[in-house]
Amino acid sequence: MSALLGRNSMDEKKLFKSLSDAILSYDSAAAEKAAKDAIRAKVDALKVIEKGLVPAIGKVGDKFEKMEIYLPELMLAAEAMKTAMTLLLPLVPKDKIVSKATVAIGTVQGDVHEIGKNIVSNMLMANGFNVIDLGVDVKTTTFVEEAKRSNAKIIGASALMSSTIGSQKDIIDYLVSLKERKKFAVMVGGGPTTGEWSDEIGADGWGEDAATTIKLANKLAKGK
Ligand code: B12
Repeated sequence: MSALLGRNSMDEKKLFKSLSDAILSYDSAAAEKAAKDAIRAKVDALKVIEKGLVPAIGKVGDKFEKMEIYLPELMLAAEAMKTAMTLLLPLVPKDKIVSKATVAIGTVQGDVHEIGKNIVSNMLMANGFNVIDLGVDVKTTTFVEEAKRSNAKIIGASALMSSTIGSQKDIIDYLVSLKERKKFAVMVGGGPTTGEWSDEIGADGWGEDAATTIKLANKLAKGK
């Protein structure tokens, strides 16, 4: 079955659906089983994440927004997502070629959303970047200190809430106050951010999703 599944898009669709159903029914055990099925079937881990998991957590978010579900359900869905991601993310192939640049990435202060940041972080690693993942709820000063310590060329700041996106601007303002703005390229991303926001705060670029972020990081690594 496993060899066939890798090639058969119908079966892949079934796998994506079972992952999506697991998230939408807040079922970590089902998410674990579906992720393991996908791994056994040798479906590309990133495809499983992007086609099975990401749309499902988006639907959960929509329901939360419409108040069709409440925080406990949101948390259970996130837990199920994390269970599957923990199994799948290590399988996103790491590029062993010399690092293009070091990226210090984290979720800004006051914000604990990490799913998108983790996807971006793993995609960057898979695309040949050396990634220093600072985690979540990262202080403005920590972003800068860690970027300096690791000799990073790029700082990546994720923010998922309108109440926390201001911290992305704080990072840039802090660099300006240190007269070190030009030392680092700053890229921003996360749900409520936009290209206009990125321009407004003087960031070097905005990543709408993992794919656009890789293109952006490649550009920034070349100093463009
Ligand atoms: C899962 C989730 C949670 C989980 C997080 C679990 C975890 N470990 O991450 C839990 C349950 C903990 C949670 C908590 C809360 N949440 Co919440 N959560 C979500 C949810 C449903 C999904 C977020 C997500 O993971 N999306 C999937 C990822 C893949 O998308 P993404 O993060 O946008 O990332 C992509 C791009 O943006 C980009 N990207 C991301 N980061 C970066 C960084 C860089 C540098 C670049 C270039 C690109 C980039 O690439 C990624 C891959 O494609 C959203 C709703 C939604 N639809 O987004 C609400 C949402 C973000 N949460 C919200 C809220 C309000 C909260 C709480 C305050 C709820 C509460 N009352 O306590 C708390 C906040 C806690 C805190 N202090 O941070 C609101 C925010 C509203 C707003 N605009 O301000 C949302 C939008 C829900 C809603 N509609 O009301 N949440």
